[in-house]
Amino acid sequence: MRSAGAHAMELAALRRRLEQLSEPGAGELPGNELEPLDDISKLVDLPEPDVEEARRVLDRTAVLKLNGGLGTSMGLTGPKSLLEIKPGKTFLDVIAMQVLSTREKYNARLPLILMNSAGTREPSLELLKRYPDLADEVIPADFLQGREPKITADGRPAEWPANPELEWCPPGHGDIYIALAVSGMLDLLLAQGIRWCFVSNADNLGALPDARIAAWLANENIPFAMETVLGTAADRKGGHLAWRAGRIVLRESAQVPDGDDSFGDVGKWRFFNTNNIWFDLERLKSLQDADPAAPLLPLIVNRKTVDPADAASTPVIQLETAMGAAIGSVEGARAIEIPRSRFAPVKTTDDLLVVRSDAYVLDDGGEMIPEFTTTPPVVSLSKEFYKLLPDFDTRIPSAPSLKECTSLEVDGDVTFGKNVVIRGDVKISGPKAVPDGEIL
Ligand code: UPG
Repeated sequence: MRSAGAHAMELAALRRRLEQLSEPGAGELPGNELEPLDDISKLVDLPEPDVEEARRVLDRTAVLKLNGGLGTSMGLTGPKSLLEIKPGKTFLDVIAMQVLSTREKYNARLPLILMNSAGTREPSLELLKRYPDLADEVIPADFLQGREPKITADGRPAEWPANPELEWCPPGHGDIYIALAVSGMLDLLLAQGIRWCFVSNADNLGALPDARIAAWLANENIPFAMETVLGTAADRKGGHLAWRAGRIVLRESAQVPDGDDSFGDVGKWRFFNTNNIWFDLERLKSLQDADPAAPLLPLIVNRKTVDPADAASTPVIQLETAMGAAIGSVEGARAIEIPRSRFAPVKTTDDLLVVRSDAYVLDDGGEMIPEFTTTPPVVSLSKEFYKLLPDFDTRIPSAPSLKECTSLEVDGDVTFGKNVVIRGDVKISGPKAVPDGEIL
């Protein structure tokens, strides 16, 4: 269902990125050009809408999940969202449970839509067949994000005859605005009376549709809102908000110039992007009517080799953008501070061990209920555990109890037996086999 003018929109966006690449300091946001933000609105201060108001606004909201990523950093070949996080339950199962239970609670239509890439589409849609009630009668369960050529040092599309597929890359999740339009999904949603969407990373199981935020957008006519948390030292991969020359910017870790160590100053850059983003689809449509490549997003330059598995292959750059960066170009965009419970990203096997353990219990509505007392346990596993298969899964076939653990550091060749309990701060060095039932 590609819309008329689809190619023109994709080309306009690519042309814009190529122009940005030729500007001095392309893709960089140095710390000395940025200023911190003052306080922002807080979710705890927003009023709870009454049931009818909540139903009305959620009935016109779609839940979108960014699902284009493969779990390559964890050694997987398939979609990261098909990783098991509790016995028999993958990220996508939990997302389906969350949407079904929110629909039931508010009696709202609330379609679930995935933004897939070619590699994630088929297995993800297959898994969703487990939930026949989830499918909307009219709105498809997904749309595809675009792709663009990898670029060589002399600015040409990379050639890799050995595997031409590797000549292409995804343009980052900032592609969502263009992909919604060119797939025809944007027009379809608007025609179906869906006015807002709530987008989040498929790996963040804290991102439940929240009626207070939906009603806030509707009542204050907010075109775009980003949910942020107060950053901690653990928030290394991602982006924070700042001011730059009178405009708000999202600075991604990939935009920090070499030798600039300002990114990790969480006392200064307090607001960390959760990538839980809400926007008004009508406003997006009118921005794109005026400029097909809208909203304007700063460039991210990702340096890799054409074959990521072969460090000796041709060096390339991948031109990317981040969805949340639209906060800097959409007039009237807002940021809101939310509690940590809405942000539980799983970026590494460290994070995976925490969600697999009893530190979180999965309830029937797909909510991950924290069982720890104050803060989640901080897990740090050495390189023997980075890849899920076979390393992590053979070493930790069943997650230890972590609900009373503050920090766990595991270094070297360690394997865990069943029903191991970790309490407080624990460090384990290998070689070691922790026996069944051990309390540490
Ligand atoms: N994704 C796509 N298509 C792409 C790239 C990514 O669908 O081309 C998906 C991916 O599957 C995942 C999500 O987007 O679900 C986020 O990607 P990921 O690489 O895990 O996160 P980052 O891009 O590193 O960081 C994002 C935001 C950052 C924020 C962080 C919170 O850009 O600002 O702090 O998410 O986890």
